[in-house]
Amino acid sequence: MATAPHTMVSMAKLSQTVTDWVESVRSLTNPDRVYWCDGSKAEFERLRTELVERGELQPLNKDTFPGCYLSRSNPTDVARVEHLTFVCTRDKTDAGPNNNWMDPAEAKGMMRGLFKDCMRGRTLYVIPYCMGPLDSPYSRCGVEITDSAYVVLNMAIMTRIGRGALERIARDGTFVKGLHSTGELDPARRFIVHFPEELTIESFGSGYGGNALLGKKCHALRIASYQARTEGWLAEHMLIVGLQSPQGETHYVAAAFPSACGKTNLAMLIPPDALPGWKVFTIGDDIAWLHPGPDGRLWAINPEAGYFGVAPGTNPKTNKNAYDMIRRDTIFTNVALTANNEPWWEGRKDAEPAIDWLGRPYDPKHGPAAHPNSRFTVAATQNPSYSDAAHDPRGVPISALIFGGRRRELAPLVYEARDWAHGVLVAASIASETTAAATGAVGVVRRDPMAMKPFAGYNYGDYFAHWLEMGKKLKQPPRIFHVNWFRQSASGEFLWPGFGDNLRVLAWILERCSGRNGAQDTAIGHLPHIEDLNLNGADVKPEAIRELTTVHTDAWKNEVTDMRKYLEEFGDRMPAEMFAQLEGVAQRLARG
Ligand code: OXD
Ligand code: MN
Repeated sequence: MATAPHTMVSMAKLSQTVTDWVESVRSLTNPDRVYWCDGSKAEFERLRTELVERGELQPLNKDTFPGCYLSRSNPTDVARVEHLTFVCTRDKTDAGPNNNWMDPAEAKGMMRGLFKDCMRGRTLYVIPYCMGPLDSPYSRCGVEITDSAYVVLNMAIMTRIGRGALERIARDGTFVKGLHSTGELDPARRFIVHFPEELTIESFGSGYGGNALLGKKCHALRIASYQARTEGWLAEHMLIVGLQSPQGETHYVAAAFPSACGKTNLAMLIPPDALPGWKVFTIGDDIAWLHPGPDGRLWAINPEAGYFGVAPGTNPKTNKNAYDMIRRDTIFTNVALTANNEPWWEGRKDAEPAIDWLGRPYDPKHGPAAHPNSRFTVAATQNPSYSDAAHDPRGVPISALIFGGRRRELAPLVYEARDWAHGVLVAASIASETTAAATGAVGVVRRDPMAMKPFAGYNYGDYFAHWLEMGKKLKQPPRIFHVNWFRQSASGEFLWPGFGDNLRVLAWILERCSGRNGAQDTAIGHLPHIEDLNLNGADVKPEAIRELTTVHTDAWKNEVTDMRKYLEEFGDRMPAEMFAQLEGVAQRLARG
């Protein structure tokens, strides 16, 4: 790599603690070269060219998808691996039953063995990065060391990398250490290990996004959630979106959904023609860092600078903004190709696949053409609905927190928690059918409190206690809502059209936040009066909307029993308040 040595030397000088750590990793991993990333455009282009020359990136159709490239993963390395992901706290209970745990000393020994000499013949890249705007007090920095140039390119899109981050690390005096090697991509030698007490991540044997782009799930959720608890804020698996009503009132909401439940689509929602005058602005599509602000409200920043979105299903109907934004300067991973070298995925209706994600001629007998978890990596600024407020160091004030699962049955379209503490129970009760974003069975219902099951870096009991405490710190806490876009009829049809029509639900939520809408007071919370939902021009049957706004007492009684069992799994770490809130629901259900 032709980088002026003086640039590297002066970068390295910026922070002695970083330099010392890089040196210790260098002597362990034995790379041929050490390269400090400066985050420049020239560097990005150089690395991309190298990957193309090595056949690891393939340029796509230059006329229709300029600046776009395809990366194909090892077929055994296409998703996060929760069973190989560990949280290593000194006390096992601190990691909680929601995490896999390993003794930190044992984990370090095992990882040392894997990392020993693993970069021989390779380049060690040092990526200083900042999660969040460089000048925000809410941002936090890290350094990822990796032997993958693909990781450097993705981190350059997804975070703010280079000199600015290193300067901030020198000022802050602290950073998250992330060490990554693709190793041999052998699933038997693959581990994603976190040491939250030491703000350290070690990841070996995978090149896939969530396992390898350490700024994302590993830092911005697992390590940051732990750090947030000690510092008095929240790191959450939430999109952040601004909504401007036809009357010109703007509210920001943050919303948590399990992986692959449409967060990116909701963050970039296009108002349907039947709702004129609404405007939607994207702040973030996956992660929110939420801090109590000086005014007693909750303020959010998006720690990321790009999107690592699921490609399948993206089309002008489901997400026109995303569809337009990924027509240039995008890295595609594990998509299929058309005959004229365009990227293709299931749901891209305006073309046909010719080559599947494994590089074979497409044959439907082999299954989908694109991998179901195929992805695009793209700068957030390419999103037509991108908001400059995403750069604001103060963040944006949050009016509502929204939680949604993927529930075929039970959960109504929308309901509001009675207050913050009840909202914590509502958020803790989200559950979802599993998706392709993680390896394992698809379609099994699992509890996924706050959509953080794979990402909370500590015991869920302590996590709920922290959430309850946060409510007490806020003079004007956001209201808390639960939504369910995925309810089905007995014959398996979706009762709600979803996508742009979800704005109808958001509009009701905002009216609640402004104190203008009444609601039905039910055992589980406040549900809309049907006449308060704007259904003008909506393709929803009256019996569907009745069903979507009905609470089925017997089914909810079963849900309470299930939830009680679930909370009990956390023993005495589970705050009594959670059981008290659940008892409240049980009693209201018993009263009918
Ligand atoms: C993601 C996920 O990649 O949640 O965002 O799996
Ligand atoms: Mn996610």
